[in-house]
Amino acid sequence: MRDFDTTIRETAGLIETALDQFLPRRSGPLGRVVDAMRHGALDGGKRLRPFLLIAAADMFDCPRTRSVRAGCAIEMIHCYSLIHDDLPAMDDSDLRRGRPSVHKAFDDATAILAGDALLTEAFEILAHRDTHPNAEVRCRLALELARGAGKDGMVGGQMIDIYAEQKSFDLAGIEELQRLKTGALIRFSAMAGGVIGEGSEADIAALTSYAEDLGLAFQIVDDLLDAFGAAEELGKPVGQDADMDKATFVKLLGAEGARDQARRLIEECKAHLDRFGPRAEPLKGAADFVFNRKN
Ligand code: GRG
Repeated sequence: MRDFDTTIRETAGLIETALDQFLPRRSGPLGRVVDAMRHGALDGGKRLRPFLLIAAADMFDCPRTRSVRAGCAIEMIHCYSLIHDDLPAMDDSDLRRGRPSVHKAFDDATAILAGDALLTEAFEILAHRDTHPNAEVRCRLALELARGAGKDGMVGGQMIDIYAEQKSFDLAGIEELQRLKTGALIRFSAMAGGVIGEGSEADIAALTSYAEDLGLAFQIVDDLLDAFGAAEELGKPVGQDADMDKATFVKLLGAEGARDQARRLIEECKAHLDRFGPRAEPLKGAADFVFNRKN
């Protein structure tokens, strides 16, 4: 099999080109919000969520013209969440992907609007006929993305993260929070690959189970990187969880326990893909990539 880093970089290149085309520069005041959207969305990130979507869709021979569009939609939602998360009212972070965060490069109001516009554009892309000729498929993608991104998904998780008294969270509480905050978009990504590829319901369920375990492992690794990673490699500050005395997987399980749990989840998530045989190798590679990532 090809080196996984090459494979994910190749997909990231497709997403970069397509995002660039979705966000052409404009002049005047409108140009400012587009520049901010481009700052938040282009030239950065692992593009893991689009990779999961495209790799899952590839298993059903879905044309890349379709899956790359849906991949851009999920990446736009992810980038909007990072832009808003970095705002002073939330995480107040000056650095993202090794560069000034959007509100630092522009201003708070522009960052809010850029995030809003990316969120909205994601649904415009999914609703467009070029994403899939079957309107039922387009509707299902939009429905699942709305569920994953909204109050019953990422936004809900962010709300719990900001306002819950985290110090008293036990393992189940942290899992529930992260299932929403980080897991919901990862879950959508792999599942949407099955939907856009018109896989069977059993195929879509297997992809969903894969992504649920993967999302949890992703967050455990994120906690480990915040505790033990290097800011230069991560492109963002580290040690924030401990500074805020947040309940994390590392705090509750210890470093070794957290790593063991992530390893177990990675094995479990790969097992959900057995029904797909060798076609699932890229998604299995993504699971190892998540476990071994340094940023
Ligand atoms: C503001 C509605 C709203 C939600 C924010 C996802 C999120 C919710 C905030 C991000 C905070 C954070 C760092 C969470 C940890 C998991 C995570 C989403 C990490 C960043 O994702 P990566 O590693 O980033 O895929 P890249 O830069 O590679 O795209």
